[in-house]
Amino acid sequence: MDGLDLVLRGGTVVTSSDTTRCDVGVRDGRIVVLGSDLPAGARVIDASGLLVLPGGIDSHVHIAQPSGPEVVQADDFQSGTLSAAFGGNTTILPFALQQRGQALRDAVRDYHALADGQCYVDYGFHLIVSDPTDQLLGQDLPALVQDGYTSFKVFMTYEDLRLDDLQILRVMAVAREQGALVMVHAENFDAIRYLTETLEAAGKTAPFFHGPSRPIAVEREATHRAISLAELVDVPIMIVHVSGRDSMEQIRWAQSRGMQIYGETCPQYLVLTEADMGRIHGEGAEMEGAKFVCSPPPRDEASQQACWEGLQTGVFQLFSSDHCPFRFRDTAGKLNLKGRSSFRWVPNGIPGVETRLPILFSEGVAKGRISLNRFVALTATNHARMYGLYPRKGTIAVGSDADLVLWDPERRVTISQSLMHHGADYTPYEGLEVTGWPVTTIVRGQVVIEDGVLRGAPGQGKFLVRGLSEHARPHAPAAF
Ligand code: DUC
Ligand code: ZN
Ligand code: ZN
Repeated sequence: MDGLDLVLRGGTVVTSSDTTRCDVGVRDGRIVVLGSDLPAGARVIDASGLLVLPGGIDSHVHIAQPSGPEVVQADDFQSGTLSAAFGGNTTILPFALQQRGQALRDAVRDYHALADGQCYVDYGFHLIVSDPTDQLLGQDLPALVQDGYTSFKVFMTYEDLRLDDLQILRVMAVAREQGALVMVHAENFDAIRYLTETLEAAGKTAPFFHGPSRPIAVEREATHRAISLAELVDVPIMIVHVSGRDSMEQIRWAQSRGMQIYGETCPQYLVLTEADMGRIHGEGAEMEGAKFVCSPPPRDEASQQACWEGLQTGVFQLFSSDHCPFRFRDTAGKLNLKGRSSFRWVPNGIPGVETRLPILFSEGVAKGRISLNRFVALTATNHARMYGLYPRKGTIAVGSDADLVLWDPERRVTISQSLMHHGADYTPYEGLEVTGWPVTTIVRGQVVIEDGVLRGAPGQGKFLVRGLSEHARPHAPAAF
């Protein structure tokens, strides 16, 4: 096989189903051959002793999203995708958020203006629908699905974003008609309001009380309601960022009845707990817990076990970061002035796109909780299948994009802010020791990170027009 641009030699190639010693040959950005002793290409990278994985796909990240008055997210598309690439990701799917009163098309245009020419890895957009007008439901949303924006998120909480049940049903009906996938942020808005008011009235305003303001019952009820609404419309849905047993069991219950209800969990639900939001030592003292405030909140060790169970048994198909970074020591971030008066004003979200893969590899594969192949499925393949990118992305096969990560399974690293490339000024995983680390990241045959050194440039990452999800078709045969 002559004329290869790149050959990865001597590595162990891992997909969601197989683990094979072979070389990978790349031409024009695609994988064109897998085999032994391939002839040298224009460039050869020695992968011996390393795993060759499909590049990570993080299908749940927030970049440059408006997050409330005077609060600014810590990443733009350049820093967010740089951080993604250093974390072994080759594709991310952030959100294009419609603000109330805004045309959805205009929101999409705005995010393109922010992203185009800035990205180190490939990207697509999910849509966030916050104002489902007749125009949006009848024209804009169907047209955008046809243009390749084939998934959208609805929120059951947050004053500025939440949809009521009628609105959710209407959005789900469009999804069914168009073959799009609805992602649901499942928390009960009124219950959170009630609990927040009660806690504040009792003077319980520290970041720690973010957890008690939205206990698992809040998430469980909304998860069950979302499942019931999907059942009425007969449409598959994805419940994102599941934090513990009660919600996981709602999804499992629906799946056991043959419903196409999918689930996602995230690193914060495996390695953080509510106690982290109560930290009062070190930097920032009484506000330090704000570094860990996200929604749903991290819970307890039993919840961590439940999330592992969901990952191991297939209740969850996706493991995403929910990267939603804010600077800590910043009045436009976690330490905004109002945030000091109550947890209610602490922006919800934590950085994590760079640490998602090492955390799951170390806690999952290295500790024997999941197989290497399941790791690949949970971090890459299933994301591509779920969001209309497979088999172009998410696997190592002839014809697929050469999105590849060379992974050192033995490297031991202590996660620290000094290693991060995101725009945040902290990592919630500071001090966590992991085994396994991405060393080289290749996007469509171009080396973006080589042995931990940046070789790529902004603009190398391209926008992805996505197909329909193979799992959004009602009654499609189960594939997971
Ligand atoms: N939901 C998310 O998906 N991310 C951050 C905050 C939130 O509420
Ligand atoms: Zn959410
Ligand atoms: Zn999110």
